[in-house]
Amino acid sequence: MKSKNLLSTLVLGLFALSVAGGCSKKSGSDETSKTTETAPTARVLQIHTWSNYISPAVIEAFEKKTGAKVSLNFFSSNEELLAKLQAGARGYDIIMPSSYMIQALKELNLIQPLGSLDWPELAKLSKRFQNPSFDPKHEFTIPFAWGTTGIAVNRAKIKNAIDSWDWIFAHPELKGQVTMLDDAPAVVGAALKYLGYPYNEASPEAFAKVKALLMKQKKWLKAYSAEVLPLLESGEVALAQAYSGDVLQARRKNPNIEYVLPKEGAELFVDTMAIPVGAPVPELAKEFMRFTLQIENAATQVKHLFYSPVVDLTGVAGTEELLKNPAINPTPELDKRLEIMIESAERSEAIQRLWTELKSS
Ligand code: N2P
Repeated sequence: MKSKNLLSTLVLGLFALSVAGGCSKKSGSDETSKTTETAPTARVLQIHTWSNYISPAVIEAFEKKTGAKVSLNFFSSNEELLAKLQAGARGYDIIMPSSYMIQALKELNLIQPLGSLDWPELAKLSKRFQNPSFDPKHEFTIPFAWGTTGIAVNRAKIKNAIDSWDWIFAHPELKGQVTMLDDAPAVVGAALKYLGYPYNEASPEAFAKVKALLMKQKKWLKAYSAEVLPLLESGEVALAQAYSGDVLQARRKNPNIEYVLPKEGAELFVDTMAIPVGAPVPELAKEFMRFTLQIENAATQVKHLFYSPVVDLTGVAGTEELLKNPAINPTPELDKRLEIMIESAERSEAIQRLWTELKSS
């Protein structure tokens, strides 16, 4: 593993960037911050998460069960989350890092051990999350959801068959109609796949090619955007790099939106829940984690937000059709095209260098 110094330098640099870029925001319209009516004695659970990621119905049920209040605020990339914590942000009880970020959070002593958990719910985790390589004994994390990062296609604007990243990277005639995520590893990873490399490729040669491609693409791109959902709902873009669940959510308001996993391959991400050091109510945080694993709540999650569940929902009423949707449960054929990002401090540093150069060009 890499030295802490390198990682610290990296994340501090990033914090400056994310603040300058205005990436963080308070509650969006899909989720409500509910601290205003809190009685002085009510416990408040502060969750720092991705937008459009926790069902309001699950939050309400948790509040009802515990009498606590949940307050949500959002980050738009793992790097932004890490940078905030590294720069001293405190007060969160739960954060939701992707699997590749857990090692760094542990090394930097930013998350705390969960202690021994005797939850029967853990037995309900799907096989791949029972002993996941990123935290085999659930010492620091509980899996929350997973999904893929592919292409949202707006059929009202584009009729062609879209099956490749080529449409995202090599169609300058779509000037001003294409967005990429404001998520450095996701953008670099997609470019690597388009260029025929593995998602986790780290060679300087590959990175030089990625940089050239992204610099060229930036000239005609509409934006790097963390808030893809409103862009898709309003139909103002033709194509967008997007997370699977967000695309399916957008379809509720705009049925012209489709989700494509490009033939070159894409990322499969796994997001987890962890408790930062200094969390005000860690026991309540654990209660919430356990609550999300309960079948009824996991089912509510997938029904509302379309991210793939970490628990086995086979046979659970109302989820059958959803679980057949390849955008939620990729077929074995699609699965072969997917790769999970692997933790590497050197590679993360190279990605951030490239990202800074790209953003400031
Ligand atoms: C939901 C974000 C999905 C998380 N809007 C990607 N890791």
